[in-house]
Amino acid sequence: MNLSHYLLKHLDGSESQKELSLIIADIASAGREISHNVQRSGLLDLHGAAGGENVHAEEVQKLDETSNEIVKEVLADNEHILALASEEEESVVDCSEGKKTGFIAAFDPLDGSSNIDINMPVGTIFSVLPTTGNFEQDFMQPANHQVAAGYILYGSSTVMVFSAGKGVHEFTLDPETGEFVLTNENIKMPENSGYISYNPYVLYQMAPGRAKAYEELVKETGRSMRYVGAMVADVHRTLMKGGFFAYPAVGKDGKYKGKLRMQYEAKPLGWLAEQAGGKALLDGKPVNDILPEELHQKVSVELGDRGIMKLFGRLLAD
Ligand code: FDP
Repeated sequence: MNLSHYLLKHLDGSESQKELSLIIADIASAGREISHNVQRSGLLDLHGAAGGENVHAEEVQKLDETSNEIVKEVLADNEHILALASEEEESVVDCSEGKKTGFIAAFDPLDGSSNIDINMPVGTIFSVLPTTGNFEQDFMQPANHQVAAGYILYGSSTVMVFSAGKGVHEFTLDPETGEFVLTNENIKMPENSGYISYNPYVLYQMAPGRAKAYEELVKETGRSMRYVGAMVADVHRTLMKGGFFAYPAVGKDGKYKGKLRMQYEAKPLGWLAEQAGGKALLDGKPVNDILPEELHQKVSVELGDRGIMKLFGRLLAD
């Protein structure tokens, strides 16, 4: 079944669900275009830096820039997206002119930028929220207010994984037809399998008590470790295989701060992990209990299947 058929069949006939399916279909079409660019990035001269910094003082890559333009254009043109926020934009973009009802969307156009030039996986992450018309404030809603969230992973194949509140589903892009085809319905994170995934260097940069729990988790489970270094790919593996993914708060002298972005990475992917039966902590708190405070806020992320998160909780308490 392709994505359009699936959306028609599974979203109820209400006006807001119809609007949401048009948004999801448009995000898929942006993903199709970015997938095309990612696959040909070396040939299209899309490798390397674009020559500027984003709001996070990071070097913007050419593919970050073109992907941002693609998603921005597609969403701004969508009749039901009233405002958008991007990891690559300084502030909220109001695109409500001439539109009546709809939603707001936050996105990371290309997560895992450091993987671009070396042919490793990257992805687009999105989050769709209801709005009262006060756009800035509406982005501060908690994770469980999202009406849809997910990602498109450009890996050995291109997959779109999302939830609109009724299960987590995976669609694979068929390069022959250009269609996203349902390949996994109702994904549930398996327990007692999968990998442990964090950058080992964080052990020297994080609060010592928490670092001990990270090390003990590996010892107690005897699991292998895997770390792609693109959150979207590491979370995809954790959703499909189970296990644990984390980027803790790092720093020194008792001052520790998360690296991952609340709106564009942590909130959508943390919520998605819970929709797939797992558990997610942002800044050490359950993902749905944390209220965002600013657009470009950074947080720590710890997520995984229920079993491993229970063990992690016990190790933290020890
Ligand atoms: P990147 O810097 O390559 O864009 O937040 C961005 C992110 O990648 C995540 O996707 C990834 O999980 C993390 O940063 C990797 O950071 P480290 O290189 O510090 O491990």
